[in-house]
Amino acid sequence: MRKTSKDLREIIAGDGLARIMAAHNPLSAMLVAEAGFDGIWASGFELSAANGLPDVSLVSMAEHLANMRAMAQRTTLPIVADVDTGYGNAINILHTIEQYEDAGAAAVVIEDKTFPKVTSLIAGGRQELLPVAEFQGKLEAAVHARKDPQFMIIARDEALIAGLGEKIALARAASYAEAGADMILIHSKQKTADEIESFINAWNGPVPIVIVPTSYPQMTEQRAIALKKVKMLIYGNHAIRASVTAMQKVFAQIIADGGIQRVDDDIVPVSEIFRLQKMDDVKENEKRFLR
Ligand code: SPV
Ligand code: MG
Repeated sequence: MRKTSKDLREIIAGDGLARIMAAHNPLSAMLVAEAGFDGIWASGFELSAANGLPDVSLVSMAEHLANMRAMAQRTTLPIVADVDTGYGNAINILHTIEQYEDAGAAAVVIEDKTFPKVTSLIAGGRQELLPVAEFQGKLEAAVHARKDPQFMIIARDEALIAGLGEKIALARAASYAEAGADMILIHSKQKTADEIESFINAWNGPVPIVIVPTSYPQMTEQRAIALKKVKMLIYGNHAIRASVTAMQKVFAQIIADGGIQRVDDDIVPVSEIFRLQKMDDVKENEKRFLR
């Protein structure tokens, strides 16, 4: 049985912190599950990068959804789907939520940027936010569209990313909670945790907080828990970065050596890929069914 939004809600309702790791395809999602994380982040950044594209709303909803559905078919962890700006206005959101819930997501994160969005962590990025009322309409549409009341609608507040300051970030977060968001994702690209900690300490709204500490890695799980209000921590791009590191290293070694004679110690054996592919099951099934 797939873990559903209920599992995420259980972690969030208690003292726990849901640790969500990025994935960009079913295999990386399977590795997230095996490693022991609580959920999978169906990251737009990772899928864009995996397609060799910048994260600026080039990957379509159909592509992201198909990838998420494929991940859901190969794992049982809850999936937190990064739907960027929701692929349109409040009307489009009605369809987006129907599709993602149906495909097996446990939660969606919708960000308050204009379409097409620009990736958040890029220095000097063009960050334009929707008027608050318009984004509230999108959130209300999302809440209206979900069939399962446990399915989580997470509002992503990009005011700090857009350089608008804490006061505006807090006001936006309060408006999003009022519109029915189950959690607020507050993002920061500062190199220290000061900006995010200040926001969290000042937040006295009714819903918990989600953070993505990519640019301030000093924010450990322990430190996030100590802040009391953070209930979900997303490791936003560590699957794709780990893949790139590994491939760059191994490919360079092969080019340098003029062969594969020295790389076996740095990569898993083929048998490990067979294990992940469940070749034992194939063999069993051959015995059973092939005549
Ligand atoms: C993603 O992983 O797609 C995110 C997180 O949205 S970030 O890239 O930091 O904006
Ligand atoms: Mg994203």
